Amino acid sequence: MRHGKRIDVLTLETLGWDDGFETQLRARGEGGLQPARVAVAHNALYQLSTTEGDVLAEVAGRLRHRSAGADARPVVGDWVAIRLGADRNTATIEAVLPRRCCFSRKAAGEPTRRQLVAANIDTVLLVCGLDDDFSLRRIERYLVAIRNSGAAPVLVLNKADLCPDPAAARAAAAALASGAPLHVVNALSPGGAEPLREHLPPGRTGALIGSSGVGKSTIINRLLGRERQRTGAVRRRDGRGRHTTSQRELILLPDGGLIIDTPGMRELQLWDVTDALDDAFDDIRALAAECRFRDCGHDGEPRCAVRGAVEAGRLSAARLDNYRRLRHERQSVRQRRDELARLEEHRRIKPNHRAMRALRSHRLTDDG
Ligand SMILES: Nc1nc2c(ncn2[C@@H]2O[C@H](COP(=O)(O)OP(=O)(O)OP(=O)(O)O)[C@@H](O)[C@H]2O)c(=O)[nH]1
Ligand SMILES: [Mg+2]
Ligand SMILES: [Zn+2]
Repeated sequence: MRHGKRIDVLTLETLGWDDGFETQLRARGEGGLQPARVAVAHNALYQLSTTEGDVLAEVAGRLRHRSAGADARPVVGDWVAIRLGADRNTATIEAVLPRRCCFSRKAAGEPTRRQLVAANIDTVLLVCGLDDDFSLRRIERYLVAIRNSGAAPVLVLNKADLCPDPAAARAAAAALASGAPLHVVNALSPGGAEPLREHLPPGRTGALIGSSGVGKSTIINRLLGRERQRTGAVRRRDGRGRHTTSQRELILLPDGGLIIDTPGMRELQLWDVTDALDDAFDDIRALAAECRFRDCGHDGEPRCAVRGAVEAGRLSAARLDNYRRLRHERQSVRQRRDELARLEEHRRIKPNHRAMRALRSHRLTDDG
């Protein structure tokens, strides 16, 4: 197994700290605060990594308050400013430092809330299994969310040993990766995860995401060189995983990179993805520039270059279909979010109406 220099002394830089975060911490201008990184976010309790070891922390009351907003709560990968307790094993989180890259999705079952999955990640390694569960359409969906996060995408096609034609799978995935690095691996084989190490240099943070059972935790164990993460066999019936990993966790690799293990996602619904959709479908964007109408929906309009490419066999019909579906999803999330914003605005100004009415009736009696 190839290893770089092993980490002996834990510095802030090893944990991913840099001048940018330092400036943010100083800008708070409060004394007695020190930086720590969120390794695990439980409901109300946070496990933090500091240069002096692990610390358990709670968030300060004002971060918990509703007015602080849903995104005020720390998530795995966050840098936080803490005040250490007298025992130096516990702490209070006083602030979450501004996040850089943030992988988010629409919260399941809640039409208007986004859920932050992980913060301050440099690379997202999207893991797919080359078994029954392999889906190009799912890869396209994830790639949109990754592009939206600002992190660099890396595609990992795992379980090569279970695939009759890994070369074909690689070619099909490469066609939609828009140049993102792509690895076909077998995480069970010795050294099988080594090609991924180059994406996780010291001080950099990667996150493994993907469906349950694709081998995310197995990959981490290979990179660690020990069985730290629990792994679980997939169900025979449909090849799906059993949701073995139940919490997101930031883990330091022996040669200095950081990696976040995440529980398998059942489905990934997009949250406000703006330009990321067209970035992930840059082939369609390029074709669309040749459509007759600038706002062409590629749905039967005359002189549509995108449809033309499908008819000429240069663009897959399934890819176009998926693009249109994701575009529709983006639109409906936007609509529902705007509706909620209007409702909240309404709620905010309503008491003023009431106050004005009260004022008016008051005047009447006064004047009367
Ligand atoms: N044949 C084969 N099996 C693999 C490979 N990688 C992982 N597995 C197996 O796939 C199963 C699921 O692996 P996990 O690492 O638990 O998957 P996971 O993505 O962490 O799953 P969740 O924690 O549920 O999200 C385990 O039985 C692994 O041994 C591989 O490359 N080839
Ligand atoms: Mg797992
Ligand atoms: Zn068109």
